[in-house]
Amino acid sequence: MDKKRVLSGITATGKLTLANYIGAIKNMVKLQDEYDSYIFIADLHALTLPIEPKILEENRRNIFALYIACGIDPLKSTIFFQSDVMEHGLMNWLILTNTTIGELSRMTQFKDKSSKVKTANGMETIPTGLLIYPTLMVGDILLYNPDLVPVGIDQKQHVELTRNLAQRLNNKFKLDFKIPEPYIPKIGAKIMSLVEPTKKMSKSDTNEKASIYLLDDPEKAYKKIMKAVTDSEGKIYISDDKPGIKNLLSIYSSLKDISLEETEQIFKDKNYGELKHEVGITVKTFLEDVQTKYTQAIKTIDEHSKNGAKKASMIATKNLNKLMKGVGLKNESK
Ligand code: AQP
Repeated sequence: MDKKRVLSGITATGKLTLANYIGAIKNMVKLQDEYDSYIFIADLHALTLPIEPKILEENRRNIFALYIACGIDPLKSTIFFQSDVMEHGLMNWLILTNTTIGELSRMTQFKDKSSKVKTANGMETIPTGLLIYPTLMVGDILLYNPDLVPVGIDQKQHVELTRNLAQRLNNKFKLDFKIPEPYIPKIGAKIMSLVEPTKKMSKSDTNEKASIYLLDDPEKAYKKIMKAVTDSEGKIYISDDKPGIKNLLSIYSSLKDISLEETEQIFKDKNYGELKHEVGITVKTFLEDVQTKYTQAIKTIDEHSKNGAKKASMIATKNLNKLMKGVGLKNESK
């Protein structure tokens, strides 16, 4: 029997954070042994909001190398740049023409991000890409027809949209796209900002102190954890009313691969300073290891990305053709 397939990607909008690792990459690494695994750098998605070409170039290469440094093995997983596989653009159009403005404008991420760029001119200033970002993502997924899509909780709604679209296309055009499942980590599905723990940690956050970047100087990362905002109660236990403490416990338990409850037991009689020190050291050690591997990985990108694109294109072409034929864009003889 064929292996089940897993597909996941990260947008090249900035420097990868520890949240991207805990929320998404860690599961990609875990699943690659068992699944036929496709992992990409969403560089077309990075054009959704204005970005300097030089920065985009740097981001996409960094992410490729960081995937490998974090444990994604190019011999087990197909790693590729989205823009190397031309089918993504055409697939997006086919998906776009099967959605409505209503369903896209209801997406939480569209509402959040568009509200940040909205000015007195209202709709005039919202980049179109923000609205159609989800259709590109639906296309990214359906092109590979995966069973599972590892994501953090913030992307769950887009995977739900993908499930609806797969169902819609299957019914409308008598196709057989799989209805993919989101795969969300039990711990760390939403890692929070270190300065505002009610807000998620995000690579595009303009406050550098809010996030741990995977390429941060490890000593600097330790200091960021030591300064993380907590609360004034002084007791360590898991509660949604203590987002700063819960966040530190989640980071520790994810990096140590133990349950949140075990982590709570370890720290229940300690003070906040001791907790921060232990989490800080754990993060520092993790970053040192990743960065050592990164130095090697960055030299191998050209070779791996060429191979990855070739392999990804074969699957993408097959699934794109299936949809093209379904909508009436292919002659039987082709
Ligand atoms: N705070 C988070 N906690 C857990 N998982 C997270 N992810 C992102 N933030 C957290 C997961 O990492 C992957 C990154 O996907 P993306 O770059 O395509 O989009 P994103 O969700 O918008 O990520 P960022 O870091 O917040 O980027 P920007 O700042 O560009 O918007 C996804 O699986 C996501 O769930």
